[in-house]
Amino acid sequence: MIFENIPTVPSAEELLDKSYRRATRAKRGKRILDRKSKLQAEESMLLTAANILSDNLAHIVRKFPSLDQLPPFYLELADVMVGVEEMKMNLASVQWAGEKIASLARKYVGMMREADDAKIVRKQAFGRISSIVGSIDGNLHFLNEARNKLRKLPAIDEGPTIVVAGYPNVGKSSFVALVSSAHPEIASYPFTTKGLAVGHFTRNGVRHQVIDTPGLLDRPLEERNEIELQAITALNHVGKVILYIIDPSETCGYSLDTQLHLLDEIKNRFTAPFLIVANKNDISEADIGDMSMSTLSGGGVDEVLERLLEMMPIPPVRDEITE
Ligand SMILES: Nc1nc2c(ncn2[C@@H]2O[C@H](COP(=O)(O)OP(=O)(O)OP(=O)(O)O)[C@@H](O)[C@H]2O)c(=O)[nH]1
Ligand SMILES: [Mg+2]
Repeated sequence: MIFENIPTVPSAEELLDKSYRRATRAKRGKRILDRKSKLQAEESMLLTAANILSDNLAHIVRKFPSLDQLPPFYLELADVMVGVEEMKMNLASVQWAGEKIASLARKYVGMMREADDAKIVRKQAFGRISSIVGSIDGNLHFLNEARNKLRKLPAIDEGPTIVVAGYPNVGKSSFVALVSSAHPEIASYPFTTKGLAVGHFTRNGVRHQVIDTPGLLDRPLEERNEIELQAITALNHVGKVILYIIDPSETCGYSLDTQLHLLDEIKNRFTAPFLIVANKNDISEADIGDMSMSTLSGGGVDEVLERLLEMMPIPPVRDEITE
């Protein structure tokens, strides 16, 4: 997974605790006999605390993915989920704090050498540093939340991809489980699928992706919640073909009319070809859509998959371009 290596982002308090603990330990090791050793002890206390903080803050920034290099799909998803501009601003604040602490420490070490009492200067420095770290607590919190959301995103590549869409509870996950390596949760209530899940299968030596999405509801885009937006984004960027499943039996809990209305709405937004399949044909005989299947008995599922593969746009052959 692309974002899974972002470490937890500590809070301001955790950072300060850690650095002051280490600083105290640095001082404790020193034998304070005269003015010079007292100065050295205070100096090493300040530098230890400042180094730990500026290293930790720089590390946080470094471990976040460089957003400019993300594939468009991830960039849009990250934007939907956490806000890319906000993320950049929060990272910039953390970066700033790290640099500010390093330069403050240098300045206060200079002041210590001139001062009568190094300890007083060191305490002033700690006060300034604490308030800088305190001032970015909100930024750290934002980044930790962003990290927790981003790391749940599955790995999605640019290869041939089927996106499975439709109302909640129509059998999307059942289809994905039948044709791919994924084992999504299947249940008799809507909104079982909470995020994107990706399964794979290989055909003619080529790895294909099938993306299971949370059920979409027929609501204006602005009102859609985050889970739905993730699904829409997946549809938009990576779907080479879209399987839109409808449930004419209406046992999903939604009328056929509302299911078809959503289809109208999303069809206009995407360039990828749609295959409209009526599911649950074991309990409904409605003649609607391009094909029908039962993801319970498995009847018709192979045919649907074959049709989807036929609809898949053929990627340009490189040899034709270079020769
Ligand atoms: N009778 C019948 N029931 C089915 C069929 N396919 C799925 N179901 C049932 O429909 C329910 C929903 O199936 P899921 O695969 O979880 O549906 P989903 O579209 O992924 O649902 P969400 O993730 O909640 O959007 C489950 O109880 C399935 O057993 C089918 O072909 N026939
Ligand atoms: Mg599901």
